[in-house]
Amino acid sequence: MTKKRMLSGIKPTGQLTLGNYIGALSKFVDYQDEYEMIAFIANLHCITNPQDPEELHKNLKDCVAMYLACGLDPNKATIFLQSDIMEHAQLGYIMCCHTYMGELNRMTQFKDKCAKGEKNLTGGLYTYPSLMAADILLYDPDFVPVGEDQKQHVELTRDLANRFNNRYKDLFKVPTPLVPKVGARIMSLSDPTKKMSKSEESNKGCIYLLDTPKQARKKIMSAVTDSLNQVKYDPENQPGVSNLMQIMSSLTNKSMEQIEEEYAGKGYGDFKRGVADVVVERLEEIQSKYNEIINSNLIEETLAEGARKASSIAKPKLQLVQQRLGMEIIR
Ligand code: ATP
Ligand code: LTN
Repeated sequence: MTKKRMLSGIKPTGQLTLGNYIGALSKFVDYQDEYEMIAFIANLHCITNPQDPEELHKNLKDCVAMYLACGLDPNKATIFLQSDIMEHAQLGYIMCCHTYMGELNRMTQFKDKCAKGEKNLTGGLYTYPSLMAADILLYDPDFVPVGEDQKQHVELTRDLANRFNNRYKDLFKVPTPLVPKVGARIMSLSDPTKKMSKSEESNKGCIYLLDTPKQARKKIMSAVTDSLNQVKYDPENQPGVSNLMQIMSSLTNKSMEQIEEEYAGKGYGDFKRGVADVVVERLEEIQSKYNEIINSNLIEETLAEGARKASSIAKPKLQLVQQRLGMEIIR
């Protein structure tokens, strides 16, 4: 039986975080045996905001190394750099021509940036959901594993797939977003009402996968909690504690009830130490693999092979789309 296909990408505009790991990357690893996994580095999406070229280059390499260090196996998964496959930009343009401005205006990520009064937002940022739809539809995946913040973009992708299927006869598989039940939105440790984000100004609330054990432990021990002094899963009234519980549960597979039982009658100090132990253990595992990989040829080898495999799917797909749209003369 052929395996179902799964596809996702990460936009490494900074160092990857524990949120990226729990919400997305660790899922890619879990799924790579059961599904045909395609995981790419979304570097076209990175440049929707101004980037320092040297820093961007480092982040891209780091991201591939992190994919591998977290357990993605290049012999099982297809791992590639988005801009190595020209078809993304070409289909992205075609998608853009089929996306209504009203749809783009409704995307919360863009609306939030406008509401914050951010200046000099680019056309690339505005049309980014159309490019993301192309990233996905080019490969006809069955599922797209993402964190909560990306669900709306996958919903738009579904709408676009249906629009094309109606206008040009069946062209695309309509993909389903896969958002984890626990850990789809890890919150900042310093402000549990905000998403843990690599682009956060102060990095006190964000654990980076390359933080030293000491840094990570310090951030967890000073995480904002509450004065109720009970380890209870109640995101509404105890967002800080519930966020730490989500982190622990995602990394250990323990249920919220098990964690509540384990820490019944104990203080937040004990609980935070428990969370820190689990996080540090995972970071150390990842970092020891990362250190082996970062200076090896594995990154280039993985991307070259990944681009070859991705291209063999993307090329004929784009050709089919252009034919159906009546755009081609010579094949
Ligand atoms: P930023 O953190 O700068 O806002 P972004 O996270 O949303 O960037 P990516 O790094 O490309 O962008 O996200 C990669 C994947 O990680 C996406 O599937 C996203 O939903 C998921 N993700 C990002 N932050 C979190 C978080 N705090 N909790 C859970 N999943 C997350
Ligand atoms: N928009 C995503 C990154 C991304 C993606 C994709 C995820 C770009 N293309 C296709 C899944 C499928 C983000 O910012 N996290």
